[in-house]
Amino acid sequence: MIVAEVNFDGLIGPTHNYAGLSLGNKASTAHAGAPSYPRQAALQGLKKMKCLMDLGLTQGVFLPPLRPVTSLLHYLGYKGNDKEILTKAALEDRPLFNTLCSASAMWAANAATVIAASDSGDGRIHFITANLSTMLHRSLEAETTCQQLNRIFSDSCYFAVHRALPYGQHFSDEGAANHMRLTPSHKESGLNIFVYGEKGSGPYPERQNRRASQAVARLSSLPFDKNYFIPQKAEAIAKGAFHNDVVAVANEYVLLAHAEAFEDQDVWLDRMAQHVEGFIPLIIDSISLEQAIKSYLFNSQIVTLPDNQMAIILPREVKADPAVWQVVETIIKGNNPISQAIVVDVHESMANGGGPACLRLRVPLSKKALAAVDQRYILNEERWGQLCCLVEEFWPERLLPDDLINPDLWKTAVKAHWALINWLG
Ligand code: SUG
Repeated sequence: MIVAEVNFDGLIGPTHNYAGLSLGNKASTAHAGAPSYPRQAALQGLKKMKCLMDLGLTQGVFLPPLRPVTSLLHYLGYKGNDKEILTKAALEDRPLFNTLCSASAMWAANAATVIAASDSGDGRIHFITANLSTMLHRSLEAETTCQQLNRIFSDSCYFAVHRALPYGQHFSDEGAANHMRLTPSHKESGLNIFVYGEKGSGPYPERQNRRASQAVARLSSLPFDKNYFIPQKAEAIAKGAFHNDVVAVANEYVLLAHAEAFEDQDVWLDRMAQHVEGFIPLIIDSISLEQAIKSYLFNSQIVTLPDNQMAIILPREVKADPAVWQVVETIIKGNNPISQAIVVDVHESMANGGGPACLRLRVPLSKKALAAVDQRYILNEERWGQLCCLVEEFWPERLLPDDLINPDLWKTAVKAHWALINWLG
């Protein structure tokens, strides 16, 4: 059986903006109020998808939900049509209004945790929709994300889509960004590593709760000996690693991580070595946590190519710091399967704290499972080109914070939304 990993990237929506909504995410805070370039942002994301397609990999896409979203306003007692309630909310409560406009669903690594068929108790691929309950703007994604996952992975012979865990601190869950899988190859069973934040250990919210990760393991009936629950280093969270994927990434038997990513890191690495055949840890201590978080070196995608070599897809920011780039060069020359480094420009997403790995949800699929996926969400050259044309036509070129409250933008967003629905067919 051949199993390949398919990346589903979130298409960046037309209201992409910098509202400074994510406490503990340094880039989000630093760029609050800056002009954003939604068209460029979406095209950058699409180019990254094309780059993976050109490497011979199957690439999927998630479509953005309509923003600004009005369901929350109805729920909160606002009365009137969409334009009326949005106008009212914009006047009365700008911070609330800004959360309604966020295009944050682009970061598909936070859409759900995905448990591979070869690991789950029933041989199906499990998707546990993330509740994203720590940040209001992100929590608004869960419902539409779950609907989209149900649409794309509707065949219950192969897939099980779970709704989000209960909201609140107890079960705060940010999905695959805090989950890694180590395995000799995508088709074999593997070790599921859940990384969580210890509550109250630092100045910023810990966005993944251990209880949530345990629930994810239970819901997909993971055998207990196939899970590690590892606390994220408090210092890393305090310095801006608001998700584990800011400081660590795994692909098959390779783990690339900063030396300060986890508590008791050496103990955990020893255990991984015992558990995973051929384990290759690439543990980096030559750059500081600050350099790691600024460059997003560890938010790279490591992908297995059709010839079984691996490539690492990095954000262009890694080139800005010679010490970070030196790490990349050493990896490429080193005794490990990563044989090429590809630098992509996802700067518009990066300025909100989202690198290449944040923009995608990884799904290991057998040929049969891939055939069971709704094919409208799998890209080919033609469909990819059509999306680029839609973005060119409907996405605003530039947005300033005050543009968010302009009804013309809401109309543009609705037009873009319908264009995508037509594209789906
Ligand atoms: O949740 N930024 C996102 C970035 C998510 C990155 N994802 C992963 N690491 N997997 C977040 O903090 C900023 C939005 C704003 O400030 O306008 C934001 O939501």
